Amino acid sequence: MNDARDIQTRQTIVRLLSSMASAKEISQYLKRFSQLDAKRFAVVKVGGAVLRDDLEALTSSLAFLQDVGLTPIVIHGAGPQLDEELSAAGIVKQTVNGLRVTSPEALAIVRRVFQSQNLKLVEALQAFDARATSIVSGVFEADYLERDTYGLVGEVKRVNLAPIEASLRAGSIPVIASLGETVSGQILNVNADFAANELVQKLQPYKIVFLTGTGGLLDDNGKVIDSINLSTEFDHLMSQPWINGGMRVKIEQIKDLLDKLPLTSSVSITKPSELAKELFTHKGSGTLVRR
Ligand code: X2W
Repeated sequence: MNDARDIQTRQTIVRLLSSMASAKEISQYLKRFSQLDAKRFAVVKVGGAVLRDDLEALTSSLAFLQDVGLTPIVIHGAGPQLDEELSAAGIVKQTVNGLRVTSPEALAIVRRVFQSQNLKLVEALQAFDARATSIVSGVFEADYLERDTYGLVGEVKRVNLAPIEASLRAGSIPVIASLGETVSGQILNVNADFAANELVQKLQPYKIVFLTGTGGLLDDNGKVIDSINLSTEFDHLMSQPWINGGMRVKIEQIKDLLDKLPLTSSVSITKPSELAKELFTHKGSGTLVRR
């Protein structure tokens, strides 16, 4: 462990401990997580905005988990980076139902940006002395969503766990980009929340965490909502005028995901600096969504 990492790790532990009700909690959770099969511990979805704005907290939080013997499975997007690079190339943004219409010219940029964002996170983790594996292909077998509407956009048909399992066996954090490929090898752009949902359905992990810039779902005053019970609150929530487009899509996707998982499952939405708090304390952090 290098000195910078050493100091960072200690700072993380101090932050974590000081935020907790009792140190007993951390050992309880640690024990529970350590007993799980590695691929059942946690899927952590990282939005592109987090890679852009919060890379340091993200890296130290993930490296901390590895320090305590846990290996999360990370899947990331790159939405804002794609907006920027595509616009720099003169490609006008067009979305339908929140999904990016992707032309062949756009796809070339999408692939490049996904690769570079993936490597950025892997290299940041490695610079922290954490073991991480870059996975940009081979996980999501996809088919065209609706080719006439979206172009080169995929919906996931099958999830291949082999590259993830190989990474976990080596104790290395799998860092997965949400690119798909058809059986004939055509690369497709897949929305990262959709890809995360498919991965979660396949793995049924103990913890499902979405890391966002906002650190949770926000109420009409911009304050993080502690918890949502979809079975009683979904309709009411969706009828609220202050629920914006992005959040509406997110809640719908989480509902769709939870409907396919065992009743006891929940999804946590939080920010990187509060990942440890979410995992190791009863109170958790951000927004807890159940059904
Ligand atoms: C997304 C993939 C990136 C993504 C896109 O092109 O923006 C589609 O819309 P975030 O940062 O997690 O939003 N793909 C088809 O989902 O990134």
